[in-house]
Amino acid sequence: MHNTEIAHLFERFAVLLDIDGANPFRVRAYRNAARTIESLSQSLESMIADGADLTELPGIGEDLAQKIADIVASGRFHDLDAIEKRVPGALADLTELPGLGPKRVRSLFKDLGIASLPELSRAAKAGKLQTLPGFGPKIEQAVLQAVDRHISTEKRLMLSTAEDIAAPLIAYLKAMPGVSSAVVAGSFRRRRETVGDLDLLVTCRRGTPVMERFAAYKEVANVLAKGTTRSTVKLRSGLQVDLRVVPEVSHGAALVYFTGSKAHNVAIRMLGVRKGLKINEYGVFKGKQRIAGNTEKEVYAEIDLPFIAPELREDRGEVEAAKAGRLPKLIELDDIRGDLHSHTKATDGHYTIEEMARGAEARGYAYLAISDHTKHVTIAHGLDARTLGKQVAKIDRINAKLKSIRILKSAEVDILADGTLDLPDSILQELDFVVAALHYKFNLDARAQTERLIRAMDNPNVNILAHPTGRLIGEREPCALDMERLMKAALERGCFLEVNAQPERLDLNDIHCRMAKEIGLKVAISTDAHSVDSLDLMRFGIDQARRGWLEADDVINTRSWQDLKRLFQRK
Ligand code: DGT
Ligand code: CA
Ligand code: CA
Repeated sequence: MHNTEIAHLFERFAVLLDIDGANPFRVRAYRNAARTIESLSQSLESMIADGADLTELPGIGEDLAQKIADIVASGRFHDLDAIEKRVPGALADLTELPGLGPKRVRSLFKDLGIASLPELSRAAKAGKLQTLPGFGPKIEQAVLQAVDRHISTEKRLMLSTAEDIAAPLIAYLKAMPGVSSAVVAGSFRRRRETVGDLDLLVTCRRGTPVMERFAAYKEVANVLAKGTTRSTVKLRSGLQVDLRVVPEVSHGAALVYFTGSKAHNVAIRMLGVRKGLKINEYGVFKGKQRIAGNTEKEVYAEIDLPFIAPELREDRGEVEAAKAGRLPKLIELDDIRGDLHSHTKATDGHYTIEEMARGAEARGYAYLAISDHTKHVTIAHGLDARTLGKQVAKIDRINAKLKSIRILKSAEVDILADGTLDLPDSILQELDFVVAALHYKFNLDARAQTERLIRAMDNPNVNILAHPTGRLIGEREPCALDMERLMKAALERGCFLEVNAQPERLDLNDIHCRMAKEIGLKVAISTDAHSVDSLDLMRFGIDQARRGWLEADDVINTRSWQDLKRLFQRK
């Protein structure tokens, strides 16, 4: 068990003791112990294994040392289990709200039976809080606001938003003399579509005052923990950031450890155990001797594995594949030869065809598809057959002048309720290829929705199904679909599914990418750009494709237009 977890158990126990009205000295003893444990540079587990005397640590007496030993041995803190039978654990979370100390939380629980955030929110809305002694309308109002804010900040953050927050913080830390590297590990480095918090790893010379600088960062709202090797802060944006400082010799081992995922780490550690090695955030150890730890590659090499890309570290078969020498050669941004979905001023985009084409050219692409909305999407002023016809003619004229890039004639045609398309075949046949997409009636049952989409692909002009589930992260759930059936139907018809690279879409997602690969269906990774800048969103699509084990060959827009044209010829 990791030090953080043990500290967390003690911290939680202290809060519950406090709510329970225990002796304040006892409460403080557990709090102090938690703080001591969090700032240790060595894991308690290994200290115990080495026979260290824990009572030498500040704030740890005989009693606490024994408890730590029990927790490490059993994985459980029995006193906490016992108190949770009387005092619900969720009450500890309530004390984090402004205005609610242990005393008030105790009264909420004893007098109103409130034991969770939603219950608290309901009671405050019903005006029940102000009836309690020690509460008034002002406190009730403050609690209500805090609850709402708390609930809204508990959400995971989109990867792109996390990037915007991480970049200046990393630059700030790197600018410090003595810091040799500062990187984000955790789910961020594994490129998950959302992150729970940021896990920063700093390598620096001994004694560099990194923690001071970290806590002084202008975006820090409060410092939750501050030690010599580990600190946690909450930023004004609501995002929590964990920072660990590691010595150069442990950099690779720490990177493996804090990149996770937890499940991947467990699998790695087990391989180590089989070879008589101990793997932790400080290195790979044979007995007491560190035999690796500088680089990640070194750490994997000790357990006879090649380097495993962070995107694959989810314990979804990557360790077995690595062992068998069968890791995929993951697709990279450089493999992409063009973008198959973009919009212009003609509908809801912000730039002209020429401006978008120049943007694609500047990114080294060989082609860019213009795929504006069609008439059913009235809010985007979708094109009808006549206006699309004019756009096609215009693209032909522009292409005649362009040398190094080709504009592909396309449209994002709307799929109607019955699965037919909102433009006649006569105009669709004029296009280089057709993208079809859902924009309404997301709430059909899985069977009806799947059949609606298959019906759309029955039209022989359709080549790519855009953002198939229609989800918007944090805003709209994916529609109900039988994805496997949909993919098999696409494969039979010679159609492709899109990985929409918009950070709030990422639709298909990583799991779907993997499913497509297993079924043998290729995908298109497209930005759906509405501006020149958003052509750069391609990399977010690549991230998810990599998490889905895709290689360049699994993605159609890694091909030249000549080859692609052949793929677009439907059977
Ligand atoms: P998140 O923050 O929910 O998006 O997901 P992660 O994967 O970033 O998780 P986080 O921040 O709790 O921890 C970062 C990494 O640290 C995690 O991926 C693996 C490592 N880690 C954290 N706790 C443990 C643990 O108890 N055991 C092991 N083996 N690794 C852990
Ligand atoms: Ca994290
Ligand atoms: Ca974390």
